[in-house]
Amino acid sequence: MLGRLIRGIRAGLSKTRSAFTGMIDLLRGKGKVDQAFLDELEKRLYLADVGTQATRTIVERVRQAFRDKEITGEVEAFVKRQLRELLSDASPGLKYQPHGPTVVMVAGVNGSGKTTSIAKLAKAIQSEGKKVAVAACDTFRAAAVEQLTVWANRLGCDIIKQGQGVQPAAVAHDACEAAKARGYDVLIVDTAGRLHTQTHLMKELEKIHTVVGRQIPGAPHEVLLVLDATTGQNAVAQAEQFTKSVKCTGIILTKLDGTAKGGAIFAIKQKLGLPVKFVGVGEKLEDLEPFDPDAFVEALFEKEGG
Ligand SMILES: Nc1nc2c(ncn2[C@@H]2O[C@H](COP(=O)(O)OP(=O)(O)OP(=O)(O)O)[C@@H](O)[C@H]2O)c(=O)[nH]1
Ligand SMILES: [Mg+2]
Repeated sequence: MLGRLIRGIRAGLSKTRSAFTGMIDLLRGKGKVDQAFLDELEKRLYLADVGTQATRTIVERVRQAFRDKEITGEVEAFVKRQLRELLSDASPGLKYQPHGPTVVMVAGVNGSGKTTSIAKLAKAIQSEGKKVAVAACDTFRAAAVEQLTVWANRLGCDIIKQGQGVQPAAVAHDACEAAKARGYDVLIVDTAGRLHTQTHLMKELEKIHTVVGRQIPGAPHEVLLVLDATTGQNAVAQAEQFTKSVKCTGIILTKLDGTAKGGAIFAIKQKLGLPVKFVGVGEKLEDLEPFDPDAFVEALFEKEGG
């Protein structure tokens, strides 16, 4: 299981891994865990975008455990364990409702990868033998509805849509009705990433949230925030904005394949306490993985070709 996941994210993480290379060299080098080593470790973690807070925590723990000891494999194992623990309560995958449709709302700034991730997620859900439909609640742009329609056709799943400019909450309402009537197991709701103002965007999300909850008790059961990993620490700031408006249940971190900033996953987890549920590692339908902290950290510490 672990092996398969490591292979799966290995390619997607190659850029982030290169940001960790300096740290691995340091940990696999010779010498003592002295102040110079700790300073260098701090710098390396910071450069790998692990984030200030997470970096400080790890360096402090290494100091306490290994001060003045020789650098051995134990130090590396310890650092890895610290990194894993920072991510440990990650709850991968979706929590399905035992009865009735599970509603998954997807939010995030424009271009973060919402619509693509929805298509990937729908495919993964289908492959579990579940009946899935998508709701085109990004009515801000006509192209957004078209894009989701293309994916739905490719996947052979239902799509609930209306024209451009229709109230997103109205589409969400219809989608919930359809979900109940047609017995979908999962309904995934696409939302706009760009409206006239940030306030408008957040209000729109709140409206969709409310309407969905009125139609189906407890819905939306998952609110997934899509963050673009290439934006690094900026993704953390975005998440803080969104979580003020809608209660998010988890994160989809996209474009891990295109960035050396995948280390930001540690900062996101520490700052927001939100689990990273899925990671996007490419543009194809199969390029979405349930997030596995053990496999992720293992993959970071693998040397190229090793
Ligand atoms: N390399 C890579 N590209 C991705 C990934 N996820 C999405 N993309 C690309 O990012 C671009 C934007 O993706 P969309 O899914 O349209 O983003 P969105 O959040 O729906 O955008 P808006 O609807 O404009 O708010 C597309 O070119 C996708 O192919 C990923 O995991 N890796
Ligand atoms: Mg979109």
